[in-house]
Amino acid sequence: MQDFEIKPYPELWHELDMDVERFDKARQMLGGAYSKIFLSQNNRPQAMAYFDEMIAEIFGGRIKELVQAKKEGRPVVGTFCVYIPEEIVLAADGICVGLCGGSPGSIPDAEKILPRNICPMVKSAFGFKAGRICPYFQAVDFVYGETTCDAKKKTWEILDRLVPTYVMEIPQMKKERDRALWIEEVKDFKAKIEEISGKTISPEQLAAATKVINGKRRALQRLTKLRAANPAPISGKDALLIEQIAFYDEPVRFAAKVNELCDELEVRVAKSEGAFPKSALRVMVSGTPMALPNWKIHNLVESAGAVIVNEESCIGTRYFKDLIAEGTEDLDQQLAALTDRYMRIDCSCFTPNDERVTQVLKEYKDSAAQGIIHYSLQFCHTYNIEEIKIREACQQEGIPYLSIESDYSPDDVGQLQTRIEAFLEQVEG
Ligand code: BJ8
Repeated sequence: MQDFEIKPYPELWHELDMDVERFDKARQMLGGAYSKIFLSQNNRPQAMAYFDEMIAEIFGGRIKELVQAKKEGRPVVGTFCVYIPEEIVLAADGICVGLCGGSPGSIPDAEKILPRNICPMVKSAFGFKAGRICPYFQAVDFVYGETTCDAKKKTWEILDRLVPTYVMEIPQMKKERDRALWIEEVKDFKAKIEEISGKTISPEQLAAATKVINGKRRALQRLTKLRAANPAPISGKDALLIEQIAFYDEPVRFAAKVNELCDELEVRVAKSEGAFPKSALRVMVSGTPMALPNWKIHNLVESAGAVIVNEESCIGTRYFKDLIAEGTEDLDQQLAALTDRYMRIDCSCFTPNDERVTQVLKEYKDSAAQGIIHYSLQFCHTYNIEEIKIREACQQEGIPYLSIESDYSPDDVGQLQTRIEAFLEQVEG
C-alpha cells in the first residue's frame, strides 16, 4: 500500500477559527481509512491519482481556493441538496460547495443540541459547524438550505444561529402551480445571490455557467455509461468517491479530470480489462445520498468480491442525469429551462414520486446490474417509505433485492456484512 497522508494546514485552520487539535485527529483517522479502503484496491485506473490528490488536499488545497475567492469578493456558498441551482452561484462568479455530513465524528456535537432520532446526515453536517471541525463550513460566507425533508428544514432555523442560513422553498408536488412557485423561488435565489455578492447576473453569465455545470454532469454521465461494461473498468468505491468530490471541486477542472479518466476507461473496456474480474457480481445501489466519507456499503459489498456499478442517489445519477436546455440568452427563458431541469429530480420528498421507480428500473437495466441494494439512512422517512414501492417493483420484475437502513456508526458493520454476503449468495443462485 502506498504512503498516504491527508495534508495538515494548522495555520489555515486557525485562521478559520477551527478546533484545530481535535480536527487534526480526525484528519489522521480519515487518512488511515482512505489508505485502507481505497489505496489497497487492485488494478486502479492511473487517472485516479488526481482524485487521490484531491483527498490528500481536501483540508488545504481546495480550502485555500475558497479563502482566495472570498478575498476577491466572490460569494462562497454552502449547500445541502441538489435542488439548489449551483449554476446561479457560478454565474455570479461564486463557488458552491456541498456540506452534507457523512461522518459519525461530528454527531455527538449535534446531539448536544438537536434531537438524537433524526437523520445522521443532518446531524453530521450540523455537528461539523457546531464543533468547528469542518474547514468548508468555516470557509463559506453563508449557507443555503431548502424545504425538502422535515429534519433539514427545521434544522436550518437552528443552524442560522451559527452561520447565516437562507432557505429556498422546494414544493412537495409537481403540479403547474408548483412550477410557478418554483420559478419564483429560483428568481428569489438569484436575487439573494446578487444582493450578497453585489453583482448582477447577466444572461451571458448564466449561459456560460449553465454550460460549465452541464459539462460536469456530462462527464459524470460518461463515467456512468462506462461502468456498464463487463468487466467493470472501475470499482464502485472509486466511482462513488468521484461523485462525492463533484460537490466540492472546481467544476471545469473536475470535468476535465473525469473525462481524462473516461479516456483511460474506454481503453480498458476495449481491452476487456476490469477493476474486478468478469465473473464478479454486479450490484446497483439506490436510495439516500452517501456523503463523504460514507463508504460503508460500497466497502462491504466490494470486500465481498462483488462490484457496484451504479448509484441511483443524489451523490450519484440523481445529481447528473438531467441537463439544462441551452441555447437561449433570454433570462426568463433561461430560468424556466433551469427550473424545468431541477423539477425532474426525483427525490422522495415529493408526492407522488413514481418517476423514481421507473428511473430505478431503467438504471438497473442500463448498468447491467444483477441485483439492487436499497440504502436508506436511519430516520429518513421519505426514502424508507418509498422503499416499499421500489421493493414491489423489483419483486414484479424478478430483480434480486436487499433493503438496508443504517447510520454512520460502525456498530452494525458485522450484521450488514452477514446480510450482504447472504444477498450476494442469493444473486449467484
Ligand atoms: S434531493 S435526497 S439531497 S433532500 S437522507 S437529509 S431527505 S432525512 S438528503 Fe436529499 Fe435533496 Fe432529496 Fe437529494 Fe432528509 Fe432523508 Fe436525511 Fe436526506
